[in-house]
Amino acid sequence: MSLFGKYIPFKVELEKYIGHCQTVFEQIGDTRAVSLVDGFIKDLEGQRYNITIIGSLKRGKSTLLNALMERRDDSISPISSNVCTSTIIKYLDKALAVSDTKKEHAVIYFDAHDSSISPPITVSFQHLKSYVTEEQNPENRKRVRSVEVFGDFPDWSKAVTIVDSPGQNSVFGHHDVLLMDFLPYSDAIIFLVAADIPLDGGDIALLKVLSEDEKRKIFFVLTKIDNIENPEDLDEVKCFVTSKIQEIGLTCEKLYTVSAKPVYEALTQGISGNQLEVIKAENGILELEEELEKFIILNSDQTKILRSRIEMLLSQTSEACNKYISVSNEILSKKTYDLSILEAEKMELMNANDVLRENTKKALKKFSRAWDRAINNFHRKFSSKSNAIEDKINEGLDQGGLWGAVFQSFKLQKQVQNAVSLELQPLVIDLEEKLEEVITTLNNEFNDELSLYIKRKSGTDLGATAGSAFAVATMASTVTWGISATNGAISSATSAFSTWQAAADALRIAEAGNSTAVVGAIPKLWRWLWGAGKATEAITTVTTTGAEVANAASSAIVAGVTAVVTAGVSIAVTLLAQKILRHILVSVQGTRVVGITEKIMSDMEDSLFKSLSAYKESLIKEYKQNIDDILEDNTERLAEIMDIFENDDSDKRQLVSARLEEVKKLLSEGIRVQKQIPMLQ
Ligand SMILES: Nc1nc2c(ncn2[C@@H]2O[C@H](COP(=O)(O)OP(=O)(O)OP(=O)(O)O)[C@@H](O)[C@H]2O)c(=O)[nH]1
Ligand SMILES: [Mg+2]
Repeated sequence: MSLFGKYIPFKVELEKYIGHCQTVFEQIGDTRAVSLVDGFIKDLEGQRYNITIIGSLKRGKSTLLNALMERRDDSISPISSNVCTSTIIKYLDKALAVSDTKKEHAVIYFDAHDSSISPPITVSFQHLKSYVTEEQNPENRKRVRSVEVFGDFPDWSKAVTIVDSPGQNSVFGHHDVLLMDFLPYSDAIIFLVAADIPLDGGDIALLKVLSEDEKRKIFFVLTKIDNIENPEDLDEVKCFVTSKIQEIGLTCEKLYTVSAKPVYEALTQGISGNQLEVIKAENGILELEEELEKFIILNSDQTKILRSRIEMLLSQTSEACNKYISVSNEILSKKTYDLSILEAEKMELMNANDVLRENTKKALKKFSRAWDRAINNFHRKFSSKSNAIEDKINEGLDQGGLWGAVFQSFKLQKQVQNAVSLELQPLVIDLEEKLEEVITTLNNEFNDELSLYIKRKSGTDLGATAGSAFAVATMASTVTWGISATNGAISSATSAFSTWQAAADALRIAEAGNSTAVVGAIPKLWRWLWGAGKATEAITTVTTTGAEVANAASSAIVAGVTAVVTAGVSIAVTLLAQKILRHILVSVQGTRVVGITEKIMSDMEDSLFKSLSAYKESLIKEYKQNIDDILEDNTERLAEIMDIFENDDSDKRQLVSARLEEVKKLLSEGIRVQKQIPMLQ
């Protein structure tokens, strides 16, 4: 594993997570979270660890750097047996370069010269040596302050800047100044001592100028140990170096021993992978890398900042995610509609009212005409019967004479009644049947026409069936009651009323058993229509309760018609007989009845027609009222559907649920990142 082999994968994952956060928050439009993430990205970009390699001249700093950076040549950090590196060189991943170029390059920064400012220049690796080596830039005549090298370096260079420094000695004083400016920014300092030149005065002088803080970050590394053949000699050197360090008051818990040259040489020969790892391990490089990573991660202030930033990001991310989840769930839990079904209903309803109005007009006109025809027909026949009635009465009178008849008034009364009944009864029955037929035709016509606009929920919709049957029964009962009462036919009215009561009871039971059906989308419309003409159909489709109600409703209509005719005609007929009789008895004008029946019948007819006409008007009014209700229901329902279309948010819902998935994924990613934080503790 290379340098920062544990931290780098964590950082890569963290960066991926942050990128995902940014996308998700932008999508869900959480601007607060977006700016939080943006800030974090900047922090993380600025979050870099620095490792600086220092030491006296020719201790092998550049060789170690090339080994750590796994370089195959020394173009970026020249190695030489002569005094070599002449300036501070930082190595960074080329992705971090400010300039647009994506190629490997180096940026040379200069010191101000003769109070003029020299801007930095960009050079290729090939020309780097002419700025960074003592050989080509003796005594730093080019006044290079520092160099930044951007290249294809190992992954860890994205998070760690490694710095090569010029060897320190009193001869090249300018080196010291450069280094001292840079050291405070280092998270770890590798102090290189060469095994063949144990700590000398120059090394000690360098150590002494370091600040206390810098001293705490030192890794003492003894290099070039391949030069020492005898292991005992190595121990001796180590002891010597350690004691020297302690002598000047520094602690040296561990003195790392490495040989950088064999590793670098292996690299120049193209060795890589496991073979390289073995060579690195044999030469102490691997241990140094691991320890450096551990030390830096644990001791750097930047780690503490990083940790607290990650924790803040995670907690705010989960807060933003949870907020979105709860808002989304609220949106998604709202009722949904099948828009294609609603669209069909909308189209039907848009037409329905016009057609309904037109058909109502036609049906009622037809009904009115048929009714009047039945009445006129009755009238014609009824008027023509007066002579026949009188003839029959006179026959009786001829036989017994008036006074005889008076003495046998009971007989006379019977005679008159028989005459009236015989002549009028067929007419009465006929009228009754005709009117019943007219009403049934109207019912059927309405039902057939209007069923087009009825949305039936199902064949077992008991509540709706019962409801409609009940409405019809109520109507028939009300009308019947009114007409019958006028004519004194209390019993007919009572029977219609009890029919109505039966329907009401049945409705209550049905409603209790199926209350949801009653509160259907347009129950009023269904109630009235379905029951009106479909009583028989209902019997076959609904269960016992529904069937009972439907039966009751049919009976109520028939009862209504019968009541009118029976009450209006039959009772009138009885009264007619009584009036004729009374006239005979009171007038005492002769023994024959002539011309009086016609007058009495005409009076009775007037009264009967008044009642029938009232009944007809009530029926028309009742139907119109029901149609108006339906029209109103249709309009309301249409408005409701339009409203649903207007507020349709199915696209939004789709988007919300897709984003919800992303947010949930982000939350689980966050949990994974969180689990890795202990690595930073
Ligand atoms: N045997 C051996 N030689 C080494 C090792 N490391 C470096 N050298 C040699 O030491 C000499 C100096 O190496 P550099 O890496 O240039 O040393 P430096 O500290 O960067 O030198 P300056 O930049 O001039 O301070 C070179 O001849 C290297 O080959 C090592 O581990 N073993
Ligand atoms: Mg060097």
